[in-house]
Amino acid sequence: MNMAQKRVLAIHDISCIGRCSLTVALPIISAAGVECAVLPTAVLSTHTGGFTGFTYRDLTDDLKPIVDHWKTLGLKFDYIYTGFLGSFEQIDIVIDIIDALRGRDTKVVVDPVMADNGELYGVFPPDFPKGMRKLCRKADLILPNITEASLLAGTEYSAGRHSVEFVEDALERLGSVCPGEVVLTGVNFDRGTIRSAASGSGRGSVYVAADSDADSYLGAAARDAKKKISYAFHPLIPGFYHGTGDVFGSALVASFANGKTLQRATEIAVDYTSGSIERTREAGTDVRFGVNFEAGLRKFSEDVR
Ligand code: PXL
Repeated sequence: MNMAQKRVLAIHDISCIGRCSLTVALPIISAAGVECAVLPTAVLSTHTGGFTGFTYRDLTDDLKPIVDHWKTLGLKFDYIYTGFLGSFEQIDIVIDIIDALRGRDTKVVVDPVMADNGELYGVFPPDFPKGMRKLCRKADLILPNITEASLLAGTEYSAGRHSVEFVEDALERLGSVCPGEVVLTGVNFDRGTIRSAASGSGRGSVYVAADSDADSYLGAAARDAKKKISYAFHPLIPGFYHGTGDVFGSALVASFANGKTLQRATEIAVDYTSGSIERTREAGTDVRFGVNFEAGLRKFSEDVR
């Protein structure tokens, strides 16, 4: 393990209830032995998925003064990890913040949180994807889901069973959205497609968490700086589990900060996220309240070192 402790700056909202954004980024990144500083973009009583009547305190006006203070402290950030932004205006502000805080070795990871299940989140205006494209251009790594990929790169949206061609075309097009690396989440392959991805182009590797003879698999496709593609999957667990993108992104950033390759970081993040979903499915809790990532933190903290 590297003895110099890494520092991540996580720029997301605080949803007080619902286990997403900063309430998962902080514990997951900390459990990896990595310092997690935060810049909250908004404070909500709950996240916006499936709840009505939530409070929403937009912190747009606070971002710059917070960063101006930090500038007097000579801080260095190894990673800047952005997620849910509180307003359209914040896109340009976060771009300026990245420019102000980025050092020579700082890596910028942008999760373009704005859409899921084929739809832009209702709290964002229709031109939000255009702004998000600008932010992605600043990134060393972006983490879109399939819906966000379609909004960023103009690919068609498909809920699933995806083909290898569909996914690799999306990764290629996302290469023009972000000059760095890409991890596409929400990829859904059947058994045969997994086999052809493993043997087909010969460019990538395919990892499947948990032995299974399932027919359907969910996971992520990563394209590294050398354009090498790798896949990580787990047997599909039906249903929509809230906050899993943030659990995945936080685990990936934490793994990355601990020196893992993009491929290995993606595998660790898929293992950890799928375990969290599996525990939640077994417990039968209301999926709006997020997944039980807490019970997997001890194992994650070992896997990630
Ligand atoms: O998990 C993404 C997310 C983060 N923050 C807020 C959200 C969502 C998704 O709906 O509403 C406030």
